[in-house]
Amino acid sequence: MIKLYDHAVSGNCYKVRLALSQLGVAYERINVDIFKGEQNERWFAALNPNKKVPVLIDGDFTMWESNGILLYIGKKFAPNNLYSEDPKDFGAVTQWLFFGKTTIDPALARARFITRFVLKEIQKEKELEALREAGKSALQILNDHLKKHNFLAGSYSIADIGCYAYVHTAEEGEVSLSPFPAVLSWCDRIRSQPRYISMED
Ligand SMILES: N[C@@H](CCC(=O)N[C@@H](CS)C(=O)NCC(=O)O)C(=O)O
Repeated sequence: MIKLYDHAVSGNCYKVRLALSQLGVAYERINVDIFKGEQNERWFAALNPNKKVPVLIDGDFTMWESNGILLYIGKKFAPNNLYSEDPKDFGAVTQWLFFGKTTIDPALARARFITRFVLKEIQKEKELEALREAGKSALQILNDHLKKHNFLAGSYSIADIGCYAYVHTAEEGEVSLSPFPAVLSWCDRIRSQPRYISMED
């Protein structure tokens, strides 16, 4: 059975749990207490030298990097509605997964992390403001695309799952989603997909 080294409030882990749930794949969930520094212990660094969750183990195969894991499970459990081998579909999916990792997450995930988990007294207001502004620029790009398309890469796919993880938690970083109605409707469409689970499930 697949093993997922996981943390409940990590969006990077949640996206993998959401994809596994929607694909109907059973897996074992192993909590790594990242707030106590368990990711830095030698046993975990042997699984991921970058010392971060998620890590997925499938038999003798171990991998890390959440969006890479999405691509792996999409391909492994093909055919399915979340992943396509068609070159153009695949290109569009990877485009949005990379946009998520390079543009959405560094802004929105970071703003959420600092706002929720870093003591107010040591938060740097200027840094937070810059992250929130960068997050809004990313949301504007998503909103413009989603005005014309129901999902990021044609039909619902791992691209949506990858980007949704830190978009739907944007308000935890004090970035309002109200100015981005097409993003809000997209979030609703994702929540109505079969076998959807929330981050808290
Ligand atoms: N690029 C990595 C980022 C993973 C990541 O940042 N994981 C966080 C939780 S969301 C973590 O393990 N943080 C612990 C640490 O940095 O010490 C991915 O997408 O998997």
